Amino acid sequence: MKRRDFFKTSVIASTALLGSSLSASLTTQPITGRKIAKIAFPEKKPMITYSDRPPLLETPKSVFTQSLTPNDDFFVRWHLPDIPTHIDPDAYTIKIDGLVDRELNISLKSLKHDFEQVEVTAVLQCGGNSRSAFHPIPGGIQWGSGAMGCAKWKGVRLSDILDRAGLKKDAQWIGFNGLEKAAYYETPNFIRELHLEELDDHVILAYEMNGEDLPYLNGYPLRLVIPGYYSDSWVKMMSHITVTNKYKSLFFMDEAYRVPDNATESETPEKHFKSTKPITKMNVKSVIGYPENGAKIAHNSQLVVRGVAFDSGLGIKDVHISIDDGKTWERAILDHNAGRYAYKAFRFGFKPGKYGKVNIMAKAINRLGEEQPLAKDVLWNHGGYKYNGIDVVTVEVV
Ligand SMILES: Nc1nc2c(c(=O)[nH]1)N[C@H]1C(S)=C(S)[C@@H](COP(=O)(O)O)O[C@H]1N2
Ligand SMILES: [Mo]
Repeated sequence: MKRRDFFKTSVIASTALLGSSLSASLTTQPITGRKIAKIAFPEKKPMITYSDRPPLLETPKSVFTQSLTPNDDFFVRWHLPDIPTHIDPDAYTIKIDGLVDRELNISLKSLKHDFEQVEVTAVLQCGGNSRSAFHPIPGGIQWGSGAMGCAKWKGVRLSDILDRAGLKKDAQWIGFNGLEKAAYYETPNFIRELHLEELDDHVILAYEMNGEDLPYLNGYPLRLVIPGYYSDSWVKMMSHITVTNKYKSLFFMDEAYRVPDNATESETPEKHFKSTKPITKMNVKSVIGYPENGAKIAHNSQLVVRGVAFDSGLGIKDVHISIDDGKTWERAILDHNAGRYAYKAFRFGFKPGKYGKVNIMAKAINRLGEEQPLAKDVLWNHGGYKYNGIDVVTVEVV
């Protein structure tokens, strides 16, 4: 394995980006029509770039016609700017301590050889994905719909590691710590805590993504994968697991990635709901990857609308498409090959017979009958989390 020197290449990218339109892209924008940066980060294609320190990169919508998101197209989100500049895989260990019978320091090599290797295809989506589609737009990164992706993850079961360490009777909370540091010492590390009951056999420590080492920016050499959950708990560059019996107050879990703790998880801009709860399982959602908003389509030509749909793993039952502003809906063809946590790619062919603007809408429905609301019916929360309004793409038939 080669040592990974990240900033050697990225310094060039960073300084060049600083002079570009970065600050402009941080201001409010509509959900579509975002510009792709001219300069790419290492291991990434040029992407929609909100910040270079920490790197905040969004996947262009056109990628969401494929059921797996290529690593170099995969979105990137870091909270803290001080990401290690290089990682030596031969020296990397993950430490497990706290309420365990045996403290462990597991090397990457041992992780790959001494534990059963498992694979899961799962969607990774930031809870703030599509935030810019809320009205009014909440503060935070103004993501379009590209703060998500789907990959095949390979690694070892978290439960196998905890078994090896042996949990003490009163063990309850597992804290996961990322390796990067804040620029100011008052800001805590990126730590997440999850209750033991939330951690089933599907949770893995992954070192591979789509058959390759994790890209540096997606958490090389090791990250947590919690299928069905929003990705704020998918800790990257994970170096330390601590088992405790008491929930500690930690910034990221206590301040961010929370929604109102009421039945509809909503509130109004005028009156925020008092108590909040962490976001956990993803709601049902779909995104149209093709055609692009504003595309010109030849009259009576064959148009195949393509996109992806997913939920928390209950399973997508149908994706319905409307080309008459929601008056009638027709079933798209679904690709059911991938597992329950994966994107279901969908496609729907038709010949546009009417000239002028046509709105194409996609609505996913899961096995419980839960479906996406119309954009105008999406309930609001001040963090701008869990947006899942029906996607609309407007094309011009010429
Ligand atoms: N160490 C670390 N892990 C982290 C974060 C972080 O800032 N640091 N951000 C989380 C959030 S909020 C998201 S959306 C995902 C983003 O994963 P990605 O960069 O691989 O797309 O990582 C999660 N894991
Ligand atoms: Mo996130």
